[in-house]
Amino acid sequence: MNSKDITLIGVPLEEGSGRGGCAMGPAAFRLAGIVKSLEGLGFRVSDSGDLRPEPATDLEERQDAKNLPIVGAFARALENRTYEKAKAGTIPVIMGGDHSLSMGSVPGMARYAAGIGRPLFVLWIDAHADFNSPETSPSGNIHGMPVAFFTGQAEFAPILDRDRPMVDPRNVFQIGIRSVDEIERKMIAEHGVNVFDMRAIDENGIAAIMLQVIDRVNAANGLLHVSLDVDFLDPDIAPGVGTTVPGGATFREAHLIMEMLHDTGLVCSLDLVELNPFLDDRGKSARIMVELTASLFGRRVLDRPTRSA
Ligand code: B3U
Ligand code: MN
Ligand code: MN
Repeated sequence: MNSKDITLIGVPLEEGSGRGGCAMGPAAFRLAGIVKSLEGLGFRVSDSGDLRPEPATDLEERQDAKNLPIVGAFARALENRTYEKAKAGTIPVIMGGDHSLSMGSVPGMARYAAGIGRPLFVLWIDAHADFNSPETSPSGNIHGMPVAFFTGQAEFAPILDRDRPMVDPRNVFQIGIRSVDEIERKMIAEHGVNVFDMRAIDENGIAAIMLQVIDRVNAANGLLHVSLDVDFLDPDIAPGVGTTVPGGATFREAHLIMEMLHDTGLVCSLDLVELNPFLDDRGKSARIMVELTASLFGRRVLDRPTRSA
């Protein structure tokens, strides 16, 4: 999208992750200078503050989907806020919060995309596939379920409208995956999710993978929502996350993804998730996430000719 307006949406949600800390994420992103950094790139930035919904009384507590009343309430509030801010012509940047928030942000963008007659694609940058459902989840933590939810494969409660627009699983690209449960592995293959695991990155390089993704979205005249989980990065450079998995992406690989995405103008919205400031090392992970956001919105070292579509 070519909008010069960004809306920040704070989502202090941690109940999807099974531990405390992610609720401090939005404050850490602000402290790490996200507003100034985006303003410095020529954007008008409006911070819409933090969502603070009450737990939904119509959703039940259950062991296979823990804290559903509050996670569901956040999903509803965020679906609406994301949709409204995109419809107003701005780019929603969602500051999490754990990854269950994508049960709100992605459906909100799917509603927006359907309204303007364009398909929504999702780039899931994560160590995990997050394709569990309450039936398959080993932990019951909802942050391991959002992709199954927004592709319509885990309709485990009436959280959003029954006839909401879904994302076609074949329009989901996952990059950096290196921790997948056995049943998840089957599910992602069965539904045609496009997965580039760490081995694919090692063998082909990030640039070749990104060109494939970009070509697919361009060919369909799609919109691209980016969902960036801190644990995509190697724990050495980003320790501030509850589920570190060794062997993650480097600083350079992560920046290249963002720089290549910027040049396409396809990105319509962004989730920054799973930052746990309580586990961080002197704000290092918060800062790198803000730097990656800046690269996505155009910070560059040198001008170079843009690749034609
Ligand atoms: N797949 C496991 C672990 C997990 C998924 N996402 C995160 N952890 N962050 C689960 O509980 O679903
Ligand atoms: Mn995740
Ligand atoms: Mn993850």
